[in-house]
Amino acid sequence: LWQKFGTQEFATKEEFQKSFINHVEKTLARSLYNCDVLAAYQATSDSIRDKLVVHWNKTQQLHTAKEAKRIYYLSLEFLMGRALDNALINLNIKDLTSKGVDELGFKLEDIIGVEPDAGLGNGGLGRLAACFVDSLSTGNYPGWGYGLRYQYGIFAQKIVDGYQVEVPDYWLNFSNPWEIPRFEIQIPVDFYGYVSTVKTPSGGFVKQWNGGQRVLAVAYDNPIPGWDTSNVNNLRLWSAKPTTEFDFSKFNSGDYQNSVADQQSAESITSVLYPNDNFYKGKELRLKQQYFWVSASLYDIVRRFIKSKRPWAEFPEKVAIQLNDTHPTLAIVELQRILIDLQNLSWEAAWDIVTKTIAYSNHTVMQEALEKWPLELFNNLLPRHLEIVYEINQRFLNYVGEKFKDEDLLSRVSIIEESSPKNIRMAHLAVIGSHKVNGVAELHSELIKTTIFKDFVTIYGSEKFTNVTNGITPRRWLRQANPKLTELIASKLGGYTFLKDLNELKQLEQFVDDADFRHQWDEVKLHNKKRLAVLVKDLTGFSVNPNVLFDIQVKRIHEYKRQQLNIFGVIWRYLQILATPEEERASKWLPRVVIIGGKAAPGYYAAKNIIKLVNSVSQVVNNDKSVGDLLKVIFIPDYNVSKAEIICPASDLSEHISTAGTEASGTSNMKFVLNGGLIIGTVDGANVEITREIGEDNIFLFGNLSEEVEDIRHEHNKGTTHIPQQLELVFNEILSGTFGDPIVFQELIDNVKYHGDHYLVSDDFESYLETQDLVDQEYKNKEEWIKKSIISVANMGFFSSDRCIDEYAENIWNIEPITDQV
Ligand code: DL6
Repeated sequence: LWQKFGTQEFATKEEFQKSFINHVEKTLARSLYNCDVLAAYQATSDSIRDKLVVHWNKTQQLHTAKEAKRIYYLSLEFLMGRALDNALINLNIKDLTSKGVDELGFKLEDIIGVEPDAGLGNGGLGRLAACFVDSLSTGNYPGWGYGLRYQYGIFAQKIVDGYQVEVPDYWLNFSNPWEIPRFEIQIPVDFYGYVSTVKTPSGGFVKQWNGGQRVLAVAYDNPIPGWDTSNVNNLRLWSAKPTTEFDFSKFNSGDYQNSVADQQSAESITSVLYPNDNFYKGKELRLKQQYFWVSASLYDIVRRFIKSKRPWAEFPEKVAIQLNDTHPTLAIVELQRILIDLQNLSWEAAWDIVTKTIAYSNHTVMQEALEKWPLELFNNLLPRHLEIVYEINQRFLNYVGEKFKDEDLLSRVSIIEESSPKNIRMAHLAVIGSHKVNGVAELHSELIKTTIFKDFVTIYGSEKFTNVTNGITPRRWLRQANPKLTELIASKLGGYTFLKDLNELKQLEQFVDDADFRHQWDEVKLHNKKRLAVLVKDLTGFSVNPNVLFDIQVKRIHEYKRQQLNIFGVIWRYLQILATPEEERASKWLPRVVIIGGKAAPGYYAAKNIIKLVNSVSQVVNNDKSVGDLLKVIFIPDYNVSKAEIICPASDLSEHISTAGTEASGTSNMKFVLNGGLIIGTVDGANVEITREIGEDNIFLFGNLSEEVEDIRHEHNKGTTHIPQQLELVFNEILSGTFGDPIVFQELIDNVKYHGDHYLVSDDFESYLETQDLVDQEYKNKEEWIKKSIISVANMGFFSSDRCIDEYAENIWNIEPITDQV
C-alpha cells in the first residue's frame, strides 16, 4: 500500500546500503567492520538527509519562482523529538531501510533509539510548533519556522531520593546530521548603545540607533519533510557567535583576556532554553534571546522580499508572520523600525504593513505567564525600540481616547503599565500590532475575550479575535507512535490516506459491532501496554501487569494541571484498599497502574514537591505486598517526546484534570484519545471539543465549570475552604509520616487548607473520586469499553494539525498550497 504514496526514495535497499557504506567510509572515516550503532545512526541519517536536501532545494526554488506568499512561524520553542523515524515515515522508506540495515547487522529500532531528542521546548507550546511545521510541509504550504538553536535543550530529569534533579541536556554532543549550517548567512544583531538623529541627503531627519554590542546570528537549516509529498520546508534556527571585530581599545590597553571574554559571551545568548512553562521571569538574557531571534529572522525575511524588487506596500501580500505567544512580539517593533528608520517609510505606511503582516496566537490567560518587561531593562538593551513602543502606544491611546473618552480604559489598555517599576505589557503590544488574535481552543478563545483582552474587544470589535483549536500530527502521533493500530486501521480502511485526511477515521464506526475487530483492537492495546511495561521496568525497576487498567497523566508538573489532585486520589484509593479485608480486596477493587510523569521548572518548589510525593507514594504502595497488583504507582523520569510516543498508545485512561479555565487547550488529551485511550477530565481547554466530537458517553467529565471558578476562589479567600472528609483523611495520612517526612509536603497541604486553594482541589475532590469509581465500573465491561475506544478514535479527525494549518492559512494568513510536485 505504501508504494502508492510519496516519493519512494532509494529504489532498492541495495541503493540505500551503498549510500550507507559510502557515509561510513567517507563522512565518518570508518569501516563497516568497526561501525557501531551510533555510527550506523549517523550513516543512515546522512543518507536520508542527502535525499531531503535535494527536495529542500527544489521546494525553495519552486516557491521563489512562483513568488508564493510564505508564512513564517516564529516560535521560541520547537519540541521536535527525534527526526530519523519521522523522516523514514514521511519519505516512505522505513521498510526498505529496515531491511537494508538488517543485512548489515543492525536493528533499525536500535539505530532510531540512539538519536537524542531535539528537546528545544518545554511542553505543549513547543510541541504544537513541531506539529505545525509537519502539517505545513504535508499540506504543501510555503512555510518556514524560525527559532533558536539552543545548545542545551530542556534539562534531563533525574530522580534522586524521590526528588527531581536537573541535568544539562547537551544534545549536540555527537553533531546533528539533520541540520545544515549556513556559515554564509551571518546576520549582525545589535544591543544596547544610544539613539541619535541624523540628517538624510534629502534634508529630512531620521533616528539612528548606534548599537553598543554586536553579535552574529548564524543560520542552521533543518529540512522538514512532509508526508506523501516531495515538499520539504525549512526550519531555520539561529545560533549566536561573536563578531570577528575586536575591541581594539581593550586590546591595546593590554586587556586581551577581557576582550576575548566579551566576545565569547555572545555565544551565551543561544546556549540554553529557559525551562519555564506557563511562567514569566524577567531575565535580561531572555529578552536578549528574543531580540536576537526576532531581529535575525526579520532581517532574513525582509532581505528575501527586497530581492523581489516589489513595492513595500505589497509586503503583506508576500509575507505572513505568526507570533507563537508573546515571545516574538518584538517583531512588531523591529519591523516598524526597519521600515521607518532603514527604509524611510512614513510611520503610517509602515504601521499599515506591520499590522497587515503580523498575527498573534495566545496560549494562556494565567497572569503569572503574561510577559511584562521592566521598562528600564528594555530601555537599556533596546533604546530605539522603546521610543517606537512609546509612539505605538501614544497613537493607540489617542485613538482610544477620542473614541471612548474613558480615562480608566486608557490606563487599562496602555502598553505601559504605570506600576513601580513600570512595565511593558507584551500581550497588549501583540494585540495592537496584529491583524488577528487567536486562542487555541473554543473555550479559551471565548475566555480571552472576556478576561485579559476584554477591553480590546470593546475597542476593536470581536472580529479581530478568533479561534483555531489546536491539533496534533497523525504521522508522529499515530503512524510513528502506534504502528500496530495504524496497520489495523489501514487494513479496514483500505489504505493509509487517513494519515492525511484524518476525518476518514469516521469509517471505523461501521466495525464497532464486529467482535473480531474489537478483539484485534484490544490486542493492539495490550501490545502497547506491554511495550510501556518494559520501559517502566527499565526506568524504575518496578514490574507492572499489562492486563490491568493503565491510568496515565504525563505533562509538565504544574499546580494548575493538578497532579496533586491525582496523587491525593491515589492515596485515598490506597487507604480504601487497606481498609478492605484482605480476602475481599480482589473482588472489590479493580486493579490499576497509575503512571505520572513530567518535569517541573527548576525553581518551582510546589511542583517539585508534587514529584517527591508521587515518588514517595510509589515506594510505599509498590512495596506493600498486601496490595499486590491492585495498585501500582509509577513516576516516569525524564518525560520527553520519544517517551510520549511509547506512553500515549498504552493508556486505558488518561488524566486531563486542570482547574477549569486554566488549560488553554492541552494536546496530550488529543494524543491519548487518538490512540484509543479514554479520558477523565475537567470541562477545560480542548476537552470540551473532544467531548463534542466523540460524544459525552465516551469521556469521564467532572468538576466545577470555568464560570464558577472565580466565585469559588472568592469564597476561599474569605476564609471558607471546605475540606471534604476523604481529603482530610488523605492529609492526615500524609502528615502521619506514612510517605516519609511530612514537613516536605506541608506546603502542598497548606495551600489547599489555609492558602485559598487557588486550584480548587478541595472543591473537585469528591466528584473526582466518584468519577474514578465510575471508571472502575465501566472498565469491568471490557466489550463496552472497547466500543467506546473505537468510537472515540473514529471521531478524532478534527484534531489533526492539518486542519489547524488549513484554518490558519484560510482565515489568518491568506496563503495557498503549492501543489506542483518538485
Ligand atoms: O497551545 C499549546 C499549549 C496548550 O495546549 C496548553 O494548554 C497551554 O498551557 C500552552 N501554553 C503555554 C503558554 N506559555 N507561555 N508563555 O505554554 O500552550
